[in-house]
Amino acid sequence: MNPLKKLSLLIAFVAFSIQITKAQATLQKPNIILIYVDDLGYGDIGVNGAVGVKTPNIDFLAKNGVNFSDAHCSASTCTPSRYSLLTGSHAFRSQAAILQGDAPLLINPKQGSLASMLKKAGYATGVVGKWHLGLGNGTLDWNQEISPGPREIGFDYSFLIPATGDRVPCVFVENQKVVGLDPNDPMKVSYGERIEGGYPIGTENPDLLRVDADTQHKNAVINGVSRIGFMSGGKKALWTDEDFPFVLTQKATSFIEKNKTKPFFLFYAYHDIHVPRLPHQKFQGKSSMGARGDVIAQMDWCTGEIMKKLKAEGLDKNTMIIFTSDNGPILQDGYADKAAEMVGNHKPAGIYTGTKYSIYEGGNRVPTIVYWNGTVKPKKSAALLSQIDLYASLAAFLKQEIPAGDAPDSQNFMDSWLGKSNKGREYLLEEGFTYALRKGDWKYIKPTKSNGADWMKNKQIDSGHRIEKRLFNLKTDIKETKNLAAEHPDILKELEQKLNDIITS
Ligand code: NG6
Ligand code: CA
Repeated sequence: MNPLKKLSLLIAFVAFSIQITKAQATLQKPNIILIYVDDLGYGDIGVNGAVGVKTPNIDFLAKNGVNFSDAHCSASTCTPSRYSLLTGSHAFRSQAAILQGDAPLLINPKQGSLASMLKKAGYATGVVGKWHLGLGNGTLDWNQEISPGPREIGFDYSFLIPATGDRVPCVFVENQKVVGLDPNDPMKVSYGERIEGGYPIGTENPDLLRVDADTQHKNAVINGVSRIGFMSGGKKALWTDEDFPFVLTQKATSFIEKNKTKPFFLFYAYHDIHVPRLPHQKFQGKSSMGARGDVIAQMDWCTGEIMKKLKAEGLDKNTMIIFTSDNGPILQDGYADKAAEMVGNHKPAGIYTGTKYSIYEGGNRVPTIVYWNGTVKPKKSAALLSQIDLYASLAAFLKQEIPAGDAPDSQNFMDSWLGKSNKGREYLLEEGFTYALRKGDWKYIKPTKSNGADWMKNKQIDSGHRIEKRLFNLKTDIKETKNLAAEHPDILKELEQKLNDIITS
């Protein structure tokens, strides 16, 4: 072989090896997209039995990935679940409860987070969508840069609905600044005193309302919808609820595009299907269930757009998608949007008892799918898993050490998330204004001082609170109706003791 040919062969070989090493390096660190739906119940997606709405994009993920039937968010409301997901720590440890829109940041920047762990592992990190974990340090001025926020807990990029769609402020916050705020029209937010010169109040202006609401949701009227809390100013920055799917998905796909050459972590937290449910015209009438079904169709579309973007950028095979929800479903949650009247035969929580706010399975057993084209094999898994474990699982997968004290409740189940094992947790704690502990098919619910708060009873929500100790066997009694506490004192004692150990540790 002449030397020139030899040299060119050598160059080709080196180039090829570099490519392989590069491919291996990227394979070891797949992009991670965590799609977090709000208030989506176990039965709200096609593969899990939805009849009132079609979810073709989510069904695709489930049929071509691992679809879990016994995976849980850590609590039956939003802030506690998000706290646990991002910190690997039970919500009770920081008394995490549903936050108002002006609450300070709940996660201590000194404590590690899923985002900071992934950042250390070399990921570009971004969060788009509903935050609801508080912002600032207690003296929040929305007209200035907001700190601490997502950046301080490890997100390089953020585009947020600060709290919920039904809470003020009704503005987006990008990289810790209110988007489109006119300095000549400063904004103010209050959850106590009404603000003079602020937006009109729902209770006094029923003619301004497109949808009726309960009294808690009848403060500031913005876009014809009354919200929790008072607000003034920031008129140019106000969002249009109907545009959420487009605005948020555009931010999410542009994050993907900007970071396509490095491993990235995108936490895409939908506003859907939380109240107020205001589907864009494009999705109105897409389900047989009115607004609640239409926003399910809407968020399925968003999921499809993310998939499309990954394919278009050639990232499909190197991206792990985790799809799940922050708590169980609820029909009536403050607005007269006919969700209950139009639900028909559709079962939002599937076969499970309970709703958002409840300690029953329906409150925290949520749709959970892991899709990774080419790596994860399609399967159904009954492993008992919690979102709280994603932190330690991903850390182990990426060979990241978790500093002492961080993610204290998170356990590594990466093989189970990837469908390679069916092993689940020995014990799984459920939070929902009281506690429950699962062990296999057994479930113990800690007694409470009363049989539930009046505000929930008034809404016909059964929170699952009872003054007696209860023990259920989900194998024979999936609906949690037959208390076996008296028949199985040993199991009762074991679970009671273990639960107490966890909540006092
Ligand atoms: C409750 C609201 C409810 C919803 C929830 C938060 C009332 C009566 N109810 O306090 O409408 O906003 O908070 O939902 O105000 S979550 O999914 O973010 O936890
Ligand atoms: Ca929620």
